[in-house]
Amino acid sequence: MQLFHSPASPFVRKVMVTLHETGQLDEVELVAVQTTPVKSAPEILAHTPPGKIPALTRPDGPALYDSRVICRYLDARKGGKLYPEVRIWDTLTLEATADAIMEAAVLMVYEKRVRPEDRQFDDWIEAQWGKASRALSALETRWMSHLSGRLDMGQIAVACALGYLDLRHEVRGWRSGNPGLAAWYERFAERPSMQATRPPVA
Ligand SMILES: N[C@@H](CCC(=O)N[C@@H](CS)C(=O)NCC(=O)O)C(=O)O
Repeated sequence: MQLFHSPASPFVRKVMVTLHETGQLDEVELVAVQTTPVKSAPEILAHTPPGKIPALTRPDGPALYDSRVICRYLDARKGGKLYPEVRIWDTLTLEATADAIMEAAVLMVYEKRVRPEDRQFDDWIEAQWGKASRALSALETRWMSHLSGRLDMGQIAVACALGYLDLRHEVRGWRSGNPGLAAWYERFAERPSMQATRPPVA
């Protein structure tokens, strides 16, 4: 299998942590790509029409895309422990909450890095941060007991989202007002799978 990859992408990191946690690293070749909303990497378009990463080629069908699909596929190959049936809807909703933080955070970066300066829209950037902030508050107030339970994909996604906020939006200070989440992340970030997938600072 080939994984179209960039080390700074939080969506790719979800897949990488899943590969570590399920013991499948050796089965995937990483293919580095650079892709943006206005300049899709041409080599991935045959595999993923949206031109986004991650995308995963596989032996038993067309390439998979969207981190949620890829992570579920990889986990299913190894018995489905990261998406436990007994709490599947909670796990999926937690993953969606983390993905919403990532989406908002990535769009904020694109607005500054990809859009020409004279067309950047500060209110839009703040609205994206509003979405991330609300999701962080929901994690702090409603999800701590799930986060503290047995490892699942919701937890992995939240950790990747928080890691990305540290990488690109440290100045926003997500820990302030979210002390329980901050303490949880400090512990979770020590997992070997998280340490091995730390994004490069750039
Ligand atoms: N929902 C997708 C989002 C993936 C995504 O937005 N990836 C970014 C990199 S972090 C990307 O490929 N952006 C290029 C684009 O928007 O065209 C997923 O979960 O995989």
